[in-house]
Amino acid sequence: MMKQVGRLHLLTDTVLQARFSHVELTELAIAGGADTIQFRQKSGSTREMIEVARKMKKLCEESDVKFIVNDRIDVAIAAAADGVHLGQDDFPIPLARKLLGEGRIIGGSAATIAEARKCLSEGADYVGFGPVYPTTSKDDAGPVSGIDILKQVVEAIPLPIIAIGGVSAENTPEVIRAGAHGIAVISAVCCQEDPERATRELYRAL
Ligand code: TZP
Ligand code: MG
Repeated sequence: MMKQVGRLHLLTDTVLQARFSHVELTELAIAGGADTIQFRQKSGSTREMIEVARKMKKLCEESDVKFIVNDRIDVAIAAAADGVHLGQDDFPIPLARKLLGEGRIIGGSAATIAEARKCLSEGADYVGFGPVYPTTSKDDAGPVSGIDILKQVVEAIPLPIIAIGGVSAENTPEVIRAGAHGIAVISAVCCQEDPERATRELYRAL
């Protein structure tokens, strides 16, 4: 089943910046035109994560924006999220599908064509591919793919491909020309003076 996958994914981050909370970033990004919010928090109390995720989910629901949880299928279930985003070493996609059912969105991370193929064969609904450009937002992001490999992934994998890693309003046109379905960003929104305006600029670039 082909799912409705958003084109402008904002990954919330409170480690790279501390001015805005996950909930505040959600409000600002929705106001700026994001159609998908991904709650991305790598540490902390599970109970607090669930509380935050529930608030984010409510805001998203009110604006008809998809709400995805990074890594944590337990938090995704507890917050009735629209889906979960899983990396190559995270909870296995086929098991996530069993727990979440057909209706939810499952995204998989890939840094190579082989990993993207694995996401496809395991039943992901979209692939987050990258880092396409240099990024300082993820320590273990691996080598940059560049736009040509992104193109090859788009051609090889019949799923929506979401470009991630160093994506900005400046390079978004090139990413979309390469065939990507959409973009996912952290710093281009979270670390900007005005996250709402920054989101709007990405939306325009799309
Ligand atoms: N996965 C691959 S690169 C990356 C993730 C989570 C970081 C993206 O952050 P930014 O700031 O948009 O480069
Ligand atoms: Mg992960």
